[in-house]
Amino acid sequence: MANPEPDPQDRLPERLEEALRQSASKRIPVSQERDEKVLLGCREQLRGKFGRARWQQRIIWAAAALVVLALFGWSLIYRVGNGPRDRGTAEFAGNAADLNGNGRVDIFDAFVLARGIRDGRTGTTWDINRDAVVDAKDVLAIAQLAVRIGTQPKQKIEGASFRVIDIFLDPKGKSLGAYQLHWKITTPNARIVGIEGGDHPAFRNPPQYDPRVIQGERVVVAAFNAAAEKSLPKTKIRIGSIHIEATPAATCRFEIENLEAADAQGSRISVNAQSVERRKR
Ligand SMILES: [Ca+2]
Ligand SMILES: [Ca+2]
Repeated sequence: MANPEPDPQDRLPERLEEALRQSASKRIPVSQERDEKVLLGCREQLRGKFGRARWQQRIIWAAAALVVLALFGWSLIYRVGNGPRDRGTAEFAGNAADLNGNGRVDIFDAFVLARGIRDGRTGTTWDINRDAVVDAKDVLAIAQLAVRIGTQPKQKIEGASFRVIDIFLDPKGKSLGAYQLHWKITTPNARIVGIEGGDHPAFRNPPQYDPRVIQGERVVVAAFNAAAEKSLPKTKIRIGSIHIEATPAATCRFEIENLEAADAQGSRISVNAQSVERRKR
């Protein structure tokens, strides 16, 4: 639709129209004093508005800092109160590992703990490595203490050959649940270079021993199995073998001492032991 021309009756007088047109384009002088008053008024109004916002922001930051400080303080208290647990490393509890209270730590203490875990019977004092849980790591910690031994590595044997010595145990009809023995070479010119597990499934893994015995002449070997009695050996078995190096012509002799064994219930049993050099095939 076309825009109709304004009615001449509705138009402003020509002089007034011209005066208004000129006033719109003309610069109106304002004194500097009035200008500053307007600016000052604006500043005060803005300061009131944004000043409150800044204070609110400061309060929020202060509260956040207090929360962070509280968390930091709590973590310090927690660490001090829980000690070794936070370090996550094994820290042994000394005599706490003597679970059966016979005055020494041996494989039978580890056997007690393994059977306790198996049967759901554990106490907080059995947390040997102090990581707040009683589990297989504590069993292992005791087993490692049981076979710890001080030994000096022997000199390298020139022209040595490798030999294998099998260790046999016979529980004479009783179940074999655990054993511990000291084994040593009684002749010169031979040293231990490795240890392996046995034939029976219950003792197929290498026994516990102190790795520092390698290149020495004596070792404590020990093992247990907390399986049901029917899974344990009752006749003569090879429970492990010791690899040695020796001069080819040497006649090597070995000894087993401090032999102890227990049945599936942990009761001590009498066993026969033998060290036999394996013939080369
Ligand atoms: Ca003990
Ligand atoms: Ca533990």
